[in-house]
Amino acid sequence: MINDLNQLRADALAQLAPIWDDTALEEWRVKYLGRKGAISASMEQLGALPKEERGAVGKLANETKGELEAAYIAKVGAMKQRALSESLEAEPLDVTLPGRPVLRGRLHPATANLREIYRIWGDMGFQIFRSRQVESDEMNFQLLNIPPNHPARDNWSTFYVADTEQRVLLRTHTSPGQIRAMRQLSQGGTQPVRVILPGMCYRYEQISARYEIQFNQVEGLAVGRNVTFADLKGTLTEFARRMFGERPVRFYGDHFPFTEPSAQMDVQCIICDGAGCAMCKYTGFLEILGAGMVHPQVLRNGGYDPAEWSGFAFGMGPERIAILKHGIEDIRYFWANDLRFLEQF
Ligand code: FA5
Repeated sequence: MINDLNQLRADALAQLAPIWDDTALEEWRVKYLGRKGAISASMEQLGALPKEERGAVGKLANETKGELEAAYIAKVGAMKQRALSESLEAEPLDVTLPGRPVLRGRLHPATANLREIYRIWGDMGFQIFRSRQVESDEMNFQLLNIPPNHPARDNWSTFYVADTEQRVLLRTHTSPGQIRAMRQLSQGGTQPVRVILPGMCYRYEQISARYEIQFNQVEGLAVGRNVTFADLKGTLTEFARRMFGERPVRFYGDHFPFTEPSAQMDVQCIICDGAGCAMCKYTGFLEILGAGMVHPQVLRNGGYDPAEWSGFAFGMGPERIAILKHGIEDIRYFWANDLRFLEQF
């Protein structure tokens, strides 16, 4: 019996060696390791042996089984390896080549810039209020002290969408959002408001390096019991410091029908540090926003009593700010979808 087992092992290993295909391997496994295979048959014969031999034969049978199983597993591994090598040789594949770079999207520079502005105002306690892009003439102009035929309308060349009684238009600035924010958030003129109103505006402009027909604005509005011009100056100066770093700012008088008094804020030119260059038209300063104390009539239109409440508002053009920050020569790059421009950010 011991000889039989040794013979069985030698035969099995000899037959396994030249096998390289799955069918033959499976036949081999069934023949030797299967439930009705040679090893099982040997085990079944153990019972018929004299007691003294049973131990030694049983041990050998187990060892043989273990050896054949190990040989089977090794063969499966070797066959997989051979199949891989053959396929690598058949198809010319250089596994040492570096992988193809995956193109990853990124934020559009205008979006990234807007988010930076949101973050700064958020840190300073201003919430974002989303207002609509299609507005009525009443909101965009009349409630902001710009009645029909008022000369100030020339500053906001307008795209009208529908010439109905309401005169529906694409908002020319984010300022109509002031009225909506006050009406929606003030709870009947009893609560303070501190919001920014970002979004697209549209003007019927001659497109140039500084003027687009479509551009973002970020409006700001703070209404409270004792809001003063000093608050306006302090808040906007702090915004400029966080946005542009330590550089001088200056305020001077401007005019908007919906603020009184009105001002413009400039920051020292980022390109020439105030020495004078083409970007700042040799003035050393760049205009970044218009602002002012909310006109009493506008407060009233928003539902507040101007005898008790006051507020400041401002409006900035984030694309203009990005132009200043990154030294971009032309605003048209923002919406031209030219990857050579976009990939620089
Ligand atoms: C206004 O639109 C006022 N509503 C701003 C304001 C708000 C004043 C609240 C007072 C209180 P202005 O027309 O200057 O103002 O526009 C504000 C900013 O929008 C400009 O400084 C500029 O950065 C940007 N802007 C205006 N027109 C264009 C345009 N055609 N292309 C790109 N940016 C523009």
